Amino acid sequence: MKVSVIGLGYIGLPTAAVLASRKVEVVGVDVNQNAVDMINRGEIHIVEPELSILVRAAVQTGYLRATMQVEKADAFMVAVPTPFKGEHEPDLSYIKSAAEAIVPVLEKGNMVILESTSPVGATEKMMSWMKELRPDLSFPVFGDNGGEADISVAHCPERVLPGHVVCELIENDRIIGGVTTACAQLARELYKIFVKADCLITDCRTAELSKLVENSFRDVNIAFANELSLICDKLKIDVWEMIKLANRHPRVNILQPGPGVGGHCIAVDPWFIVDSTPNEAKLIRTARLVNDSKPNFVLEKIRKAIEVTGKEKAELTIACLGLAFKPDIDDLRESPALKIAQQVGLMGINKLVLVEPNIDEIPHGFDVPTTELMDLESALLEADVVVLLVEHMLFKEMDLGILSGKQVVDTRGIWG
Ligand code: SAJ
Repeated sequence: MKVSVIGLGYIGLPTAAVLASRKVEVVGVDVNQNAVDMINRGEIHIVEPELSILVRAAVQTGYLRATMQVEKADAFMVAVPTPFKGEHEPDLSYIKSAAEAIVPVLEKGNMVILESTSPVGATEKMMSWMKELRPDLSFPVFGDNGGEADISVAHCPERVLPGHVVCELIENDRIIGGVTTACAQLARELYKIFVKADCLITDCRTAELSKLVENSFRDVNIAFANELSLICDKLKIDVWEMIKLANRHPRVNILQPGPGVGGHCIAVDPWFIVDSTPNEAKLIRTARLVNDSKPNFVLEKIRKAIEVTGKEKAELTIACLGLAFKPDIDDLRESPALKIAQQVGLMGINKLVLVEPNIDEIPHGFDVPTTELMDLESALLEADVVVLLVEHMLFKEMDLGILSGKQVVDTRGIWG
C-alpha cells in the first residue's frame, strides 16, 4: 500500500512518519520547498518532541519521502489548514487546492481521507470538487450505504495535542466518519495500522461536528476560568488559589485562566459551529468573545504596572516572557502572547525585550522597531516590568530572586 499525505505540518508530518514507521510507503506532499528539502534530509521544520527521531528513521529506511508534486497512491490523507476568513467564516481554499491536486492522479479503488478540522459538510464539499473534475469516476453518496463507488471518502479528524502529538496519534481513540459505512470501514483499516486505541465508525457529518465540539468544549471551559479571573480581580481574590480549592470538590474541574486562547484549533474551530448555526450557538460564541477579550485585560494590567514604576514610559524596558500559544512549543499561531507583546511594543516605551526559548529570531511581521529577542537572564537584568505570558519550563524553574524590585504581571499564575 502507498499512502500520500497532503500537507506536512503539525499533523501531516507526524502522521506520515508514524505510518512510515509501520513500514507503509508514504509520500508526503507540501507546497513549502524548504519543508520538503528538510524532510528529505531527515530533518524537521517544526518543534515537536519525538518527531525528529521518527522522521529521521522513516527517511533513512526509505519508507518516507517528501515532494511538491502529488503522485499516484492508494490512499490520500489531506491534512491542510482550515483557517477562517472575513467574519469568522471557514476558509476551505486549502482543502479545495488539495482536492484539485489529487484529482489528476486519482484512480478507481483509491481512498481520500480529510483529516483537517472542518465545518459540517466540508467532506462532501471536497468530494463534490473532485467529482466535478473527474466525471469518469463514481463517488459515494452520503447515507447510501448499499451503493458502490470507485472512490472511497471519509473524514477522520485529528485530535492530538501539540507537544504530545506522536504519543497521542497512537494512543487516542479515533473517529472515522465515512460518507458511507463502507467508506468508514475501509478508512478504519488504514488507521488500524498505527492506532492502538479504538477506531470508532460514524458518518462524516457526525465526525466533523464531534471534532468541532471537542475543541468548543475546551474553549467554553477556558472561558469560564478566564471569566473567573476577571471576577476575582474585581473582588481582590487570588483566582489560582480559589480554583485550586474549588477543584477539591469531587465533581468540579475548572481549567486555568491565562492571557487568552491561542493556536490554530481552539481559537478557530468553535467559530465553524457559530457560522453554521448562529442562532443556536450562543454559549459557544460568548466563550469565544470572553477568551478573545482577555488580552485587553492583560494590557490594562501592564499599563497599571507601568504607572507603579513611577518612571517615564520613554525610559522603560519591558520584558515579555513567552510568545508561543502554549508552553514548550514553537507554534505562534493565533498566540495571545504574541498579540500582547506587539501591543506592549507600541506603548511608547524605550525598549521591548522578548524571551522565547523555542524560536531563534523575532517573528516575521512583528513590527516594533525597539525590540530585541534575548536570553532570560539578560532580559531580566534590563527589565523594569516583567510580563509572564507563557508557562514555559524555563520560566517555571527560574530563580525568582531576580524579579525583586520589578513590577511583575504573571498571566499564568506560576510565580504565585
Ligand atoms: N489554555 C488555557 N487554560 C487552560 C488550558 C489551555 O488558557 O487551562 C490555553 C492555552 O494556553 C492555549 C489554548 O488554550 O493558548 C489551547 O491550548 P490547549 O492545550 O487546550 O489545546 P491545543 O489547541 O494545543 O490542542 C487542542 C486539543 N483539543 C482538546 O483538548 C479538546 C487537541 O486535542 C486537538 O487535537 C487540537 O486542539 C486540534 O488540533 O484541534
